[in-house]
Amino acid sequence: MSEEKKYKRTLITTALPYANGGVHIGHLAGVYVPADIYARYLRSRGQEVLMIGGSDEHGVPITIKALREGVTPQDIVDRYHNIIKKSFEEFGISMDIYSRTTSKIHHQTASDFFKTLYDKGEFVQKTTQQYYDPEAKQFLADRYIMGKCPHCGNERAYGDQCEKCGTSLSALDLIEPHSTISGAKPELRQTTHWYLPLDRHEAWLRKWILDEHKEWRPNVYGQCKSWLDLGLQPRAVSRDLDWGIPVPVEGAEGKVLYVWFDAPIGYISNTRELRPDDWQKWWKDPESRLIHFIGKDNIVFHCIVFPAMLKAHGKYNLPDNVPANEFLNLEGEKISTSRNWAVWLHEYLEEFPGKQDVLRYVLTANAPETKDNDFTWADFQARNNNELVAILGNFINRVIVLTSKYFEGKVPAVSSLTDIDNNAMEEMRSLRRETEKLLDNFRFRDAQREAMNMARVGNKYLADTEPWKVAKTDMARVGTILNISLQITANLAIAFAPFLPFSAKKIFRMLGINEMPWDKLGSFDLLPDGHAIGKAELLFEKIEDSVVEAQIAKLNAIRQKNEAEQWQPQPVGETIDFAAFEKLDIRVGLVTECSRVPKADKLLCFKIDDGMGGRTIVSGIAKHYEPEALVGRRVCFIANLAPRKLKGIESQGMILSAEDADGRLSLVSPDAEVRPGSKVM
Ligand code: B3M
Ligand code: ZN
Repeated sequence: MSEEKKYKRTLITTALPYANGGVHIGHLAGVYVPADIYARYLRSRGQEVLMIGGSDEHGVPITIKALREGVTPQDIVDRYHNIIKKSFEEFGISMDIYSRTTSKIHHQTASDFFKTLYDKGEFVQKTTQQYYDPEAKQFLADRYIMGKCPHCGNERAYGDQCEKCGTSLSALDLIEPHSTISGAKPELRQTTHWYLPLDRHEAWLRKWILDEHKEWRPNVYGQCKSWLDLGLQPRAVSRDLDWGIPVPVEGAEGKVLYVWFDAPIGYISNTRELRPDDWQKWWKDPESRLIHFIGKDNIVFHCIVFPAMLKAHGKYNLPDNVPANEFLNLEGEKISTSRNWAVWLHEYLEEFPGKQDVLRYVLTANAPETKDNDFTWADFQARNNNELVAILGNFINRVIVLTSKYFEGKVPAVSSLTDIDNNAMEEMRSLRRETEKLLDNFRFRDAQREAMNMARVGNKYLADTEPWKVAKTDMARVGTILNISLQITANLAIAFAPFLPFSAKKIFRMLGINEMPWDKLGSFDLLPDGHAIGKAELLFEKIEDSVVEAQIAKLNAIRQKNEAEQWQPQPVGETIDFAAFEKLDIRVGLVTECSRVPKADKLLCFKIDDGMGGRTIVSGIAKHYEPEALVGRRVCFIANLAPRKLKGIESQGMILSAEDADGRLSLVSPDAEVRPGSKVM
């Protein structure tokens, strides 16, 4: 286990986001905020750290996007690389380098890596049949083929999965397949590729992960175990595509490295770019530790495939830990770029300028470390108002204000210490140990909670000592209380620096001191007697209901737009002749009574004036209407439907209603006061 082993330095990698869109809260919560907390924490402890990031700029989705927009793939990645890079900078994600996989050094590094494995005989070559789009002149990834699902008949199933019945498919299973790129009918062609024979690596991978890394997070360990238990298969590491890194062997024209082969090598290339002279020690020296921060959909690549590549190469370290997160949902729904169901970082910053730390705080407080978690605007507001403002901001503000009021902004001396003082200091030291242990174990959510508990200690200390009352009788005692409170404030700046870097900076500035390292945490001599503190600054401010309501309204508008776009008319039914139509007797009726049917949450019972003495009809629209509101309304109903019993009531017909995209039912009514019993035709 890693804790016993002493490492000299830590190389932190962060998943390389695809440069085909911006970054949203899911990215931040899943990978970049935890990685940043960890990197800042280790640096603050005086450790040697590199934090590596960059854009993943290859792969089919980028070429498709380019094709759709009529631009080149390079145009696409240039655009998004810059947007992503800027978002990370703005949120204080302290990467030592943020580069890209279209860089020359990366092409060279990945190409050489492939060549080394190739020369060592670490690949196998295989020829298979694959779908080819004759119009777009390219082989098609399964995702870019659509057709009819052989299981449920859904006409819009993808080559890898039918989203209607959930079956996972292979493109060859689809009935009447077509290319989603050109619409053409794909044809089968032979193609040859290189495969990494993971089966050859299975034995050592089993031992390395299952026996030697039992400390990995249960979700990571569990996913690896199920992959390993299924038995590993050879995986293709090349593709027929014209966007990517050419396969550097003879006879491989038109083939590039599979994006998942080159992307993790990007971590190496970016380290080389940053540290041309000593990059090797970060990757190969046994005293260097490698940690991959990723989301759960990348586990197999970082725990199985990339380690197999590194092992096959021979000289590289393997990751010591892969603290992968689960997913963050947004207001109960899966975040989706294509459906625009996300909070985009660049939009957040426009709407909440200067509030990076609030988002960082909320995302860490809800970090999906062990299970999927949910971001809601109500929780965002509550965490801001009840924790950042009411606990952290409130304590610091009171301390600064009291210090200027009673001591003209100068740190007063301690006269003598009481039990209350000693207890508060001891609690701070014990919280430091707790926070540290959690951070060392990648438990950022709990670690941040302990840091907030330090602010709670501060508030409780002020409440218990009441310096504003003591000021009437004993200024020396007030001096002691405020000295300790100021020292707690300095401790808070140190403790929160990895989590809330912008606010920590402000707190240090308010105290008139330079940033202090982690080792000082728990000390009470951080501010010397007589030291002049700086000016009070606004740390956090209350977020009003209206602000949150506006965000929810924005999401509702997106939801409605998505529903409207996704809606498809149901296929028209079998043709009937006129005689069949004439058999259907539709009439206008006037609702005279309407009530809920007991023990049936969908049903309403109608009494209808049908111009023929009246009848009873039971209808399944209770979810959409209040019964009282329907009395006096005209509806259309089928008058000659055979009666049937629903919940013991005989229903004599059927009331007509239309179903909207979101499943809402609305009654069909004539648009004038037509006489009850009139025929509809
Ligand atoms: N670009 C996939 C993703 O963004 C991929 C990660 C690469 S890490 C080497 O989920
Ligand atoms: Zn299906």
